[in-house]
Amino acid sequence: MSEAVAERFEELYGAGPEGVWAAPGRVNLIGEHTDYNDGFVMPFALPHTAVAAVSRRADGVLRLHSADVEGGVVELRVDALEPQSDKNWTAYPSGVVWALREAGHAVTGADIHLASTVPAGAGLSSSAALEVVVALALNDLYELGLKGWQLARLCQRAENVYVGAPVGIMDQTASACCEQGHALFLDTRDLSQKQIPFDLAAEGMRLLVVDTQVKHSHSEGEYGKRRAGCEKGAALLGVDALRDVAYDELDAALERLGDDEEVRRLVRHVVTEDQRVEHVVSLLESGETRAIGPVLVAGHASLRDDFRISCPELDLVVDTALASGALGARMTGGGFGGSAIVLAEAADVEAITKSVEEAFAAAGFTAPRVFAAVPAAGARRVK
Ligand code: GAF
Repeated sequence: MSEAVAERFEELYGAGPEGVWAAPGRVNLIGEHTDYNDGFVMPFALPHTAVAAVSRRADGVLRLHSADVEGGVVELRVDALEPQSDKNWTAYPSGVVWALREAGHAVTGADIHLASTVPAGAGLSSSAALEVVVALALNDLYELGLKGWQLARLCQRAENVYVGAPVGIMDQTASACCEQGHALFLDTRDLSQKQIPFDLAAEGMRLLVVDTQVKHSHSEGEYGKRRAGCEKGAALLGVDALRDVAYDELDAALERLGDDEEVRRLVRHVVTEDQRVEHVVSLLESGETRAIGPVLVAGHASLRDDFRISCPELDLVVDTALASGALGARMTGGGFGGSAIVLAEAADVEAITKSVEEAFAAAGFTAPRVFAAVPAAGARRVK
């Protein structure tokens, strides 16, 4: 893919690129809606990547082109980039240029051609992959010396302020920092990280990603409402973030929240979800991989019943997969559509996939896309 992207760059801009970079999408194994509560998450990188061919420019011009979007080259001036002025795909790469410049980095322009294999709107972080690949390319070309977690913070700022989506830090950090064969145990408070070996094939298992094809968007309001509800919960409890409510103090905290049922549900999800992440880490570290299945299922129930961000298609994947012998299943990502994950014995994959496809057909839903995910590498230079 990097050759084709470099060739297209040359056709578009008249000379070959200075380099080509790739940044992956992600699935989250466990730890949902905890990242903006300073909590724990555990994503791993997909083999699907956003690829960028990039050259520097010294004249303040930013030229952007995507193989995945109709239309020609978009030309902008780096000193005229304004938060929330752009509602198109170009807001992701130009937002990164804006964030780098706002942080004082002398990025004087670029020619960029992008192509991505990360499915868009599927809850697999296609936007974060676009941001991170551009950030890494500019970091290398302009010799900024920023580390992966610093690039992730800048990309999150681009998405929060420039694009206007109030997302947490998980997706950008996953894309920038994941390692092949590992899940990333990330503390979103200080971005400390631990790479946890996650090789299901060696243990006769698979992790399926089921893209329900129900499109979601984080800027559409429900995500922001959940985030605001969590912040209200933290304020009512007098803590900086819900991360500071210990699991064994949850009942007392819920009591203190009185009859604000909505905030109580949000708080209960976040506090129990942080505990589930730590539980999954300890099970994986002690070699009890199959035992994570019920923890994933409990995570789904919490997102469905307490956080209320599932949808009939995601619930159908989970229920059907479990009824067909899956070890565990849950929705993954921001919710309201997107993808679910299914942990299964390798021998059961075919039957589970068939059951899910049949259940979708019977319910009159669009056919899902199913693939097995193996933890891949994080963002890197490929040419
Ligand atoms: C989306 C967001 F971008 C992440 O920051 C995270 O909050 C996730 O939803 C839910 O865990 O992917």
